[in-house]
Amino acid sequence: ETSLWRTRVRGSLLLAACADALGSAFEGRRGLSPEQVAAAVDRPQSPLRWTDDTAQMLVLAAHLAEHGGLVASDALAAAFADEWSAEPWRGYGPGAAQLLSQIATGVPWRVAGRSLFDGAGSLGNGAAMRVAPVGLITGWGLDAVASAAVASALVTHVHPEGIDGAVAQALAVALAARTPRRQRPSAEELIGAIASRTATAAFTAELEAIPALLDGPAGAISDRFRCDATALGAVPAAITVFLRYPDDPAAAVKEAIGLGGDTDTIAAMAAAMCGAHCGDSAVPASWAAQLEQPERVRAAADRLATLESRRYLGE
Ligand code: F2R
Ligand code: MG
Ligand code: MG
Ligand code: MG
Repeated sequence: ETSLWRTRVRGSLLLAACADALGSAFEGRRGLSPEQVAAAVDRPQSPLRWTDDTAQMLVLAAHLAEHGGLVASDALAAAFADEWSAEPWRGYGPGAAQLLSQIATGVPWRVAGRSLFDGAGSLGNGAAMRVAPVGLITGWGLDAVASAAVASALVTHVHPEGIDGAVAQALAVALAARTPRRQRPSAEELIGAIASRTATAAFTAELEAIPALLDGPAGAISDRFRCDATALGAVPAAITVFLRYPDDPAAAVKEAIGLGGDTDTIAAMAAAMCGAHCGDSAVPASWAAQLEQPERVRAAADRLATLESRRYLGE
């Protein structure tokens, strides 16, 4: 039972890291052909170097393992800022870099996060892209997952849509991990569980568009969602791709990248869901062979997977 859970946690983090790296070569591009994406993804010939998405996901995994839970805290904000300071070249967005550099120089996270985007706070997908570990704590119910996702977002993303993105992604990973391997995840259940725990009408409207996109051409997904670096534009697209290919991470990653736009992030989020559902045996061998620091990702997963279900430390 423990080792079954561990394969899911490993699968989720490893596939997210691989997909982040694979997608990063295409980030910001549009109009990609399936052939062009397949050529890069099927048999990568160079090391898969991950970006800010995975760097921050590993920070969150380590923080959860160390503390047994999480709250929006100075320690969590400092951990993200330290990671950025150590490797600022991982492809952070301008808003994130500005914020993390402020935190690194002593500006309180509550002040720094509120100052972004003329006081609106970030509605970027950065809180969602890193949140998979929150969905992978055995023994947490969906309400605990949602509260922890909110807390994890708040240190950098205070806009309600940025927070909703994290809640949605964490719940999607949690439900994927809790669905028996041979059972197809239910779109209706997943969408209902997310819609009842997110805060904005805008997010609910995007979730309600998903069922009509589950069959039919991938082009309909990028017609409906912006597939950009915002939470609203990216997270529903990732959930859609996962629900189309819950058992086939390679197909999911290719489709996610093919949408164009925020390719590393949408692919990583969809892959985190596939991995949580399928386990690490679903990681393509050609990806595992090229992944940067695979032992570090596995170790982070194993610490999370063996975390005792301690009392949730929410506010
Ligand atoms: N940002 C990128 N990639 C583009 C730059 C690559 C890099 N410079 C390089 O050279 O490689 N990738 C990463 O950022 C995304 C996650 O973003 P995060 O962490 O949420 O950052 P940010 O800046 O807060 O938000 C992202 C963009 O969303 C728009 N936005 C956010 N809040 C807004 C608001 N209130 N009003 C209007 N627009 C808002 C802005 O365009 C932000 O730049 C991931 O893709 C990750 O891979
Ligand atoms: Mg990135
Ligand atoms: Mg709601
Ligand atoms: Mg990205």
